[in-house]
Amino acid sequence: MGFFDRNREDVVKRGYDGNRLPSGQYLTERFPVLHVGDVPTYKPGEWNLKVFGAVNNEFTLTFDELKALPSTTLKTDIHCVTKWSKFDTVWRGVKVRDLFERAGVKPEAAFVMGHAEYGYTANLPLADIMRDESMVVYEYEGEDIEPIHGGPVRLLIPNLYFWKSPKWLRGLELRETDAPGFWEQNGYHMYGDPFLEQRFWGD
Ligand SMILES: Nc1nc2c(c(=O)[nH]1)N[C@H]1C(S)=C(S)[C@@H](COP(=O)(O)O)O[C@H]1N2
Ligand SMILES: [Mo]
Repeated sequence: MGFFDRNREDVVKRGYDGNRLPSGQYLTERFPVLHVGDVPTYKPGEWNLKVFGAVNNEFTLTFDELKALPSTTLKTDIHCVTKWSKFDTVWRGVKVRDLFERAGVKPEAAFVMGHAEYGYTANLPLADIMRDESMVVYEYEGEDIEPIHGGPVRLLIPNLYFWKSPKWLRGLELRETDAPGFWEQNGYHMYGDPFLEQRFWGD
């Protein structure tokens, strides 16, 4: 039996539904830190988030404005393309769909580019970011998100590999056409469904 089969068996032994672990993944209790470049630091009031592109009303939110919006808590599994998965992570934030309703998405918009500090980007179909569990999050396990994990605010798109969830999120750009983001330009899959093992171009 290979490493990943053993791992799935271990998941079942620990009382989880084995189907929650996508093939080629192993379960970790730790929370690995993964990013390119430096961790940004923000002075109070410095961080903001811009919703722009193919919308009727572009707007920019401060951290306080974001936190004043109706929020939801989500418990979800996350899957990194480097093969670790983590179950039952708990996040609090605002549904992206609510932000987009306020912006008034133009009918021709079909894709979103998530923009993070220092130019990291991730492209997403609009349909995925409109899902119930797609959120702009500012709390992890009941605390402010640590800077190393993307605090003050990151995107969370749990149905796709975790590279599609930019840390230090600064912009959501509505687009008519798709374009590769940072990792997608480097060979990662344009969509990235962990349950279909869409890791790289051609998967
Ligand atoms: N801004 C930014 N966001 C990013 C990344 C990055 O390099 N820069 N890496 C992505 C990848 S590949 C993963 S697996 C997750 C890791 O998040 P974590 O460090 O909180 O585990 O962040 C994603 N978001
Ligand atoms: Mo990743």
